Amino acid sequence: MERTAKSTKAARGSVTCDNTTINLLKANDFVAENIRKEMARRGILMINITSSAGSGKTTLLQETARRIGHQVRMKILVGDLETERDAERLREVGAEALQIVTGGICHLEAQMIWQALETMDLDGVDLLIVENVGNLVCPASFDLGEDYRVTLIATTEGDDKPRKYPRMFLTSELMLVSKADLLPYLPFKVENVVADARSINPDIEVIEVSSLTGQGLDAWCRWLLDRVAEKQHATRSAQSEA
Ligand SMILES: Nc1nc2c(ncn2[C@@H]2O[C@H](COP(=O)(O)OP(=O)(O)O)[C@@H](O)[C@H]2O)c(=O)[nH]1
Ligand SMILES: [Mg+2]
Repeated sequence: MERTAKSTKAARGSVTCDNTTINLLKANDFVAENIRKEMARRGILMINITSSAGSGKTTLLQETARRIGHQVRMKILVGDLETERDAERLREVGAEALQIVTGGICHLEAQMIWQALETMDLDGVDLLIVENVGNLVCPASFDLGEDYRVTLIATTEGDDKPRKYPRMFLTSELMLVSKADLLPYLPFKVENVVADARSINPDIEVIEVSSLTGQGLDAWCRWLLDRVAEKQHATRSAQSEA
């Protein structure tokens, strides 16, 4: 996992665009690194959830909050071009959620996260989840300072997406195949998606999930809780060495 985390983070930083883009990403990475340091100091696990629009991110986070909201103190930042709708949906199930309205920007940037964090009380928080803007392209290039990037691919969007949008899968540690309940009705081959994703990123982990039936949600929540524990352990070890 350590090797995967390092290699995917390295991939997040490498871009070959014009100078303006490179400079913008350098500024983003500077802020992202500060967020990473702050989260390491506080022992907060930070997850960046990405996918196309409508793949089931908010529904998954509602189910996640229902299942583990009493075990870990979790906060959610949710990015959308317009409206507070997703944050409201998350608050309806008791989650502490803050909306970032990007006003037309197709991804979240580290500076937006930093500004949101400045308004939040992070004392006692174990887990910070960021629901990125629905888009498999732009969010791939912006490191937010997260520990792990998790990408959903829904059975309804076709099994060719890893090959079409390789950067997102290259920079993710976990791929969730969502809406697995619809597999019997769709020409979607999980084995094709897994093979394509692993041809891009051999270390990517995969869990099939359905927020409707609950399939895979125990495995997803266990994945999260294990990493929360690892993060807290790492922070305690660093503090005792200091
Ligand atoms: N069949 C099925 N539908 C789902 C599932 N998860 C979400 N949906 C539906 O997919 C649509 C988009 O979900 P949403 O969570 O808003 O996606 P987001 O845009 O990625 O946050 C909604 O109509 C959900 O009810 C699932 O596991 N199975
Ligand atoms: Mg959403």
